[in-house]
Amino acid sequence: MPSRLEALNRWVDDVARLTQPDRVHWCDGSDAEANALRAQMLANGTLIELNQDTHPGCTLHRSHPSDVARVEHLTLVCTKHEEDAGPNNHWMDPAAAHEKIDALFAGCMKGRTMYVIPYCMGPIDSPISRCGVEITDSPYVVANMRVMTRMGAPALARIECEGSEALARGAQPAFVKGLHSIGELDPERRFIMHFPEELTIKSYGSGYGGNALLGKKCHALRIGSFQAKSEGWLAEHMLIVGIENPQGETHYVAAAFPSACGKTNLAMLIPPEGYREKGWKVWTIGDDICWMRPGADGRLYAINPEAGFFGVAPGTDKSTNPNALASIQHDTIFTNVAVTADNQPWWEGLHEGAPATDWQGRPYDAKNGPAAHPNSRFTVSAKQAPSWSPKAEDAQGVPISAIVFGGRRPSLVPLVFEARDWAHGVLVGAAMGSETTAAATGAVGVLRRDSMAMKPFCGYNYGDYFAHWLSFDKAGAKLPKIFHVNWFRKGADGKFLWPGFGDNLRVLEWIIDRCDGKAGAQETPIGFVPRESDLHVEGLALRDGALDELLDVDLDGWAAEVEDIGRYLDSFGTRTPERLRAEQRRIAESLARENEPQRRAVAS
Ligand code: OXD
Ligand code: MN
Repeated sequence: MPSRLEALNRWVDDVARLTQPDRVHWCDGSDAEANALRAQMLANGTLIELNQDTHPGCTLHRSHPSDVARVEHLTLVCTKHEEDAGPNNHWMDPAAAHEKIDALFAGCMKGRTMYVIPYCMGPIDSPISRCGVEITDSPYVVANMRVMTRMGAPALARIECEGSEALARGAQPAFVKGLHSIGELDPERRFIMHFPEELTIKSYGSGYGGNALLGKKCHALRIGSFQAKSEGWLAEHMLIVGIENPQGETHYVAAAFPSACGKTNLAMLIPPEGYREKGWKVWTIGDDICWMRPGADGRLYAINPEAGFFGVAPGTDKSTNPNALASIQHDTIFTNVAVTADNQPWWEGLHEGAPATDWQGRPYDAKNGPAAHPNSRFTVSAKQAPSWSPKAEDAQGVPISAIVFGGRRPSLVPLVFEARDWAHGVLVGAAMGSETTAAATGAVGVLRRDSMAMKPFCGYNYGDYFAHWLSFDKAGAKLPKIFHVNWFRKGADGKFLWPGFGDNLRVLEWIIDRCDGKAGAQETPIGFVPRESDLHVEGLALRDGALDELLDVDLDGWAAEVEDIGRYLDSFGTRTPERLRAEQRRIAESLARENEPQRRAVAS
């Protein structure tokens, strides 16, 4: 089924000549195609059928044990000039990179089918959406792309239409080209390469979501952020959630947290009982990626470019995320979870059932570690979430009232604070830090700076990215307010001080009320922090003094933090905008001024 777009056919032919598949299959996204692929994968063991009485339509995929997470050290951004990729990315010269990876692709699809997947990131009729084509030799990738993107005939029609319009203007068709092969699943022969200036992705040697479902991190974030910079919008690692108050008004909040820090939980939050009774509702637009652009009224409008959730399974339970648990009872692809004796999916944190077989297919034995891999996942259509918002299909997107940044910060960082203006908010996002998680290979629990939660995903120099964020602050803009939250603060006993999950709505309520000018706060050098009386915590069983600790601003601790932020900004050299440095100096000076009387008192 060749396309009407010559440039697309030519690329598919070139790839087939390089990779030498036995067959080429153009994916139309139909049910018949999905059923045939599923039958084939069940027959050859790529998928295992789960208990169809309890989990109709659910399957399990067990990946190669060395292919379970994103591989940041093998993920490259290949721009003509190394400075344009920046110190936040691993870089390779584009010509050298193509040569290296094409050598791996040569002949790699012999004996395999090459699937051509046209896809659209975002609602098919949205001007904010962007299209791509992924070529892969993995039917598991096709099945996941079908859930995670709008894939098949409608996407191909949009690509063809936009391509012909571009040609008529004398320009080149601008769909993203993604080439993927699982290769030999050999970690020594694995690369995830991005060529943002060519709108091209080449990924070899991994079948894992973030490395292989090229619409997700590779397109929607790395290539997307690069496109966004040149076209005046933002591609961000953010959930989008709608909070409806008892008056029936819905505010949309976009929130950036690093991988596996609770974005899915916040996007699907269930209000605490008292809030439910009063009529509060939470609507899910997206749980991982947000594309935002200014609308005609100056506000930022956001879409979720994805159509599904690729969520972390461990920890998902009735008590933590009942909406996610309800979503994955049917028609879900599980990857690397354990199974119970009666073939139901199981993971650590799921209170029902017990593991009989671990994620590698071995009889479960606690000596081998967790039953489910800590980064085991579910792939499910967003529409299956009870909290799914029909506004997720809105071509114009939803207006964003607040942007929230957050990370795992066991100490120092208060439960919530508000930046005093956009530039301060950009600094707050740039300074974000978090403990690393199992979503990427490497040590877990190490504190690292992760600006806007985009460290693994920003497709260009962070210094330029900060400047791009600052550029939205212009005449006529009605920008969202910016906040920082920390659900992960621990007390001296090492236990979390804040209950999190549904109770996070209490913090979102303060955030929304701040946007509407309805909630109080005290001004501190780091921003506006609620007083205890500004938060609604009635009926919440917090330990004695916990709220005081959660809202405390430790001036000495912050002085050291802000100094470190200064060093971090310096690491991007002259690309760091002066406006951001000035903001860092302003806060450092304000902290020094506040600290001065205390120092004098101690000295006398
Ligand atoms: C993800 C990630 O899979 O951030 O969303 O790693
Ligand atoms: Mn993510």
